[in-house]
Amino acid sequence: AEPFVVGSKSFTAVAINTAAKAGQWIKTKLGDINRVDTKFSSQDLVTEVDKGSEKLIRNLILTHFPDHSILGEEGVAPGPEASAKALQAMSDEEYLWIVDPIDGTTNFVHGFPFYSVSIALAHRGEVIVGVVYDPTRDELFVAEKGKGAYRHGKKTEVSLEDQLSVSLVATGFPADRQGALVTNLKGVQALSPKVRNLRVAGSAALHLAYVAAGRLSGFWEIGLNSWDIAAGALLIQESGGQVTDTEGKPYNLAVRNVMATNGKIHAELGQELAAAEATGF
Ligand code: 2AM
Ligand code: CA
Ligand code: CA
Ligand code: CA
Repeated sequence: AEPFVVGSKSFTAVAINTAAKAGQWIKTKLGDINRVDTKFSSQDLVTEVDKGSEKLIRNLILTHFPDHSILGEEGVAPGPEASAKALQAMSDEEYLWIVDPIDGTTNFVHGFPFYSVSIALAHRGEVIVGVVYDPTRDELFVAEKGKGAYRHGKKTEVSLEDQLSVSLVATGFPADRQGALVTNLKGVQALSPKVRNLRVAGSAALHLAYVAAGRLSGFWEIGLNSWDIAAGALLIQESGGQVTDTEGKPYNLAVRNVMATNGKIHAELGQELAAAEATGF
């Protein structure tokens, strides 16, 4: 039997349709935000659009698959402990959708056009479908476990660079102003002279999609959550790249400190982060 199809509705088709619908709705709300609330800290933002997008996504998924479970960022209490606990409670579900309704809320709030919708489907803890949609550029990245990754129907492949010195690498500045940010700044300081250049564009999911598509050779970030990484990780794996934590352990849903590359610079990036003591906190 075809594992990704239930009746006539494939999981992937629902993931694509849902991400596209949410993304297009979000885009209509850009510049039309009345209120920005903070969650865990003054850098941790949420808007009515984040919540509206998550609601739209939840409703669409449940219309097609009423007995599936959904883990969405805005359905979980703020802060790293609550996020980890929510994932732990759900990670053994048969079918678990892992949803970031807007990845890059800070960008969205400021009108900086780099944000995305990230939707992954895990089967007993293993990601089998990943979709990242960028409404600004109407760009859709789709991966199915074992079947490859695609950008608008064309296979994506990671870049060929095999040294940091010729690589464009991205990272993120964590919203947590203490542990994670300090750790990551050590990595930034160590990597800056080693790479061709660094980028920090503010959407982890899109950075991961760009590694899959060969536009970046690597990405790392400290203190992320499952919904930031799950879809992008499958995109990279299915594009020939490598995804681990910053210490080199294989990717799983609980990974928070992520290192994702074209595979060829993975060891070198890991060594530099380790030497800088920038692999975790
Ligand atoms: P978000 O926009 O969905 O919150 C940018 O460095 C990345 O960090 C984005 O993917 C962003 O996702 C995420 N991020 C922002 N605030 C965060 C927080 N308080 N804790 C963890 N991740 C956060
Ligand atoms: Ca957030
Ligand atoms: Ca996010
Ligand atoms: Ca989000």
